[in-house]
This record gives sequence, C-alpha cells and structure tokens, in this order.
Amino acid sequence: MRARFPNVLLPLPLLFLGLFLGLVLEACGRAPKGFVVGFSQIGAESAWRVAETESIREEAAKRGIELKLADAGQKLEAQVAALHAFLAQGVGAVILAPQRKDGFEPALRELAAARIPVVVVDRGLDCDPALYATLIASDFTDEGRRAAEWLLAHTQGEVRIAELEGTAGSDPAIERKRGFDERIAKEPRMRIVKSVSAEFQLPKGKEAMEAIWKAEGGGIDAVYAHNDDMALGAIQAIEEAGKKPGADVLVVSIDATRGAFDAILAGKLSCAVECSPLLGPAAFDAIERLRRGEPVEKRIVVQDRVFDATNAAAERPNRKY
Ligand code: GYE
Repeated sequence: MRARFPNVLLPLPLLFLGLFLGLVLEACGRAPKGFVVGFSQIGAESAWRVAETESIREEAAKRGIELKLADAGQKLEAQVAALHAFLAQGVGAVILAPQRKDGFEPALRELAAARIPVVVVDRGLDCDPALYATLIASDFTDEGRRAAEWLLAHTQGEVRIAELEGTAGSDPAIERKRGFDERIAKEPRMRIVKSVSAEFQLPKGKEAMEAIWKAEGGGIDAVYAHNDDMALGAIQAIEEAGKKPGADVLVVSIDATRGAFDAILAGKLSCAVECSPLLGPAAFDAIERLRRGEPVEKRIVVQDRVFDATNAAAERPNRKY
C-alpha cells in the first residue's frame, strides 16, 4: 500500500517548482503586462529609417513590451500629434526620432509634466535637455569630417563638389554639412559648387543631381551625399549623363547600408561612412533602466566606421541593414 504514495505525490513538488520558476522568469525576463512604449517615427524615406523602425519593433517584441508605432509620413505636425496621442493614452515611455531640431519643445514639456520619460533616438533636438532622458545617436559632425577626409586622401588637384543635403533643419543635415565644410575649409582645391536639399530620398537625389549636372555643364568631380539613398540616386543620374560614377565622378555618402556596399563593390560608390540605425537594443536598455530608477547617460554616442573598396567585401556578409 505505502509504495503507491510516492507515485501520486512525486509530481507535486515538480509542479510547485515549475510554478515558482515560471513566476521568477516572468518577473525577471519580461516587462509586466500592460507596459506600453510609444514610438514616434519620421516616416520611411530611406533604407536607413526602415532598418531603424525594424530594430525598435524587433527589440520591443523580444522584451515582451507593447509598441505603439506612429509613422508621421515626413510631417512634423504628425509627429507632434503622435506625442499628444501617447500622452492621452498614458504610455509608459516614449521613443522619439525627431525630424527636425526644433518644434518639439511644447509637446515634450507636456510629457515631462505627466512624468512620461522620453528617449530620443537617431537625431538631436534644440531644446532644454531636461525634457528628455537621453539622446542615442551618431556623431554627425564627425561623419561629415570623415567623408571629407576620404575625398582629400583620394584626390589631387581641384575638386568641384556637388553636395546633396538631407532634410532642412534636421540634425544630420546640419551637422554633416558642418563637419564636411570645416574639414575642407583650409583646402582651397576642394570647392562645393552647389548644395541642394534632396531630403534623404533616392528619387530626389537623382533629380537634384540631374539639375546640378545641367546647371554646371557637367563640371562636377565629386558628389557628397548626406545619405546613401541620395548617393544611389546621384549615381543613376551620372550614368544617364553618360559618365562613370566612381571614375569620372567620385561619390561619397553616409549610412553604409547594404545598397551602399553593393554600389562600392560595383565600383560606383567610392566611400560610405557608417551610421548605424540598429538602435532598438540601446533604446530599450535605457527605458528599462529608467523604469528601475537607474541613471542613464544623457548622451550615448553610436560608434561608426568608414568603408570603401579596401574593406567592403569583407564586411558585406555581416551587414544587417
Ligand atoms: O542618415 C538617413 C535618414 O537621421 C541619421 O536619416 C538619420 C538619417 C539617415 O533618412 O538615411
């Protein structure tokens, strides 16, 4: 008779152990149910931005956090409206990728008053830094400087440069221009003959390049594009003008997406300065630290590299965006 007890009772401790472990895992590994993060994204103008959205979406899912994604379709007003909607919904935290440096302060004040922490990703703001918890972004001035460095090191004699700028008023457009200008300022042989905004978009980059080519009678030796998409557009325009990008006209850009790598390997793009869009892990690390009441650095600088024909082939298989 006694021999039967263990058969019935043995599974019970295992059951309790299982329940206990389940509770512990729930507490440690996942956000409690109901924690919601609002992400106000600019739009999907470039391969970079699509990769950034994916990185944030993927990381939220990995951590069991509900993400409310608001795509502003390139409109500042829509981004501000999204912040107001997050406020009304009482989200636990906000991730903001701001289109421009200005225009966000009033909405950020309202979020701060409601004690909703804001993690700014990818682009900086012109506002009271107390209004956000941290800025996670690359050093855009340095990126511009490094693009200029590459051109300086790989050219001789006079270089007439066409510059394709990003969205007016945006942090990367302002700083990438500043860094490049600063570096070539003491080099009289390097001259920007035309700067045009093409809003970080491929078709606009192509159009802008066509217009510059016409206006300058083809007198362009190099293109400095503030991102890969505009550079790829410019490459098309140069080819359609019957010239060889990478030989007749050097093209340098920023981001280092897979598309840029393929263009480097095809000999059409000369150099891509890296700017990583894979910001999801750092953004959610910051949010989880804030939730635990731990300090978060005010500025987290993303580290970037420079790619050209000397190192692109080795890196291409590792590219995640
Ligand atoms: O370089 C560009 C995008 O804000 C750093 O925005 C980002 C820039 C990126 O559209 O491709």
